[in-house]
Amino acid sequence: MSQLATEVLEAIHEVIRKHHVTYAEYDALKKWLIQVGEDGEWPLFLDVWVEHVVEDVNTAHRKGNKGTIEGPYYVPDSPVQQSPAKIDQRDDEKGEPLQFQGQVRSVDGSVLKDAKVELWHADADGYYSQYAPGLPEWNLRGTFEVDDEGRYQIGTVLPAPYQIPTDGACGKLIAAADWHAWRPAHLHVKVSAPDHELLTAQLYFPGDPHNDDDIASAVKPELVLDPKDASDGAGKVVDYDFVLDPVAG
Ligand code: MBD
Ligand code: FE
Repeated sequence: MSQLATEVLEAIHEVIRKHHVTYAEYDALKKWLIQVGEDGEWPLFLDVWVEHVVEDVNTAHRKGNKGTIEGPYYVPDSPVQQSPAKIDQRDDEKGEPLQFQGQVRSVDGSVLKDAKVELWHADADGYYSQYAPGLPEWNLRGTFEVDDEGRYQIGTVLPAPYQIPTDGACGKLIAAADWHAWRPAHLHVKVSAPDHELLTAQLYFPGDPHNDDDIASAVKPELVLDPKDASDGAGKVVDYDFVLDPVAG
């Protein structure tokens, strides 16, 4: 703890020296840090600007699929369904239908028939259930058990590109720094299976203008999907397989 805390503080001291930070700037920083807490934006701040490096460091050893950050809007214990299934959604859920499907395997190619795919994502207006008012509790959230061949098939809708909240302290930083607040449209997943490392990932859509400049630095080329038009003409279908690493030892 002493070493980590010392080195974080030294990194801050270094920036102050290098840029001759004034008392006015120091006072503004203090005020802003307090504001992050008052706005309840510490999870948002950390997951947008810090988590991607933690993810990188902790998954570098993996031979299976690349993952990416969890982000601030995961809720555990979403309703469980057996695949194939339709994710919880409103009767009049907006957005183009998306059939999201694939197989879960181990690094050695064996099928993981006890795997689970947790899926959560924003709706067509960019809102997450439980983090925006007026949405049913588990809207566009679910846990899906794969079939005997390790396959999952989930009916959902395409998420919208997402702008992180701009009305709080994080928005103030973005405006002051002249950054933008956008994340590309994405699906969040956690894929688990007995004796395998949990895979946390996000999947993106080709052509999204923010795939190359995600505010959360969480896009990797391996995470961009290849959706096709559904054969029945309604919406898109996308195949994406997950390969999990067995736990060491
Ligand atoms: C999100 O939906 C998200 O996934 C991240 C990482 C940050 C803010 C909002
Ligand atoms: Fe998200």
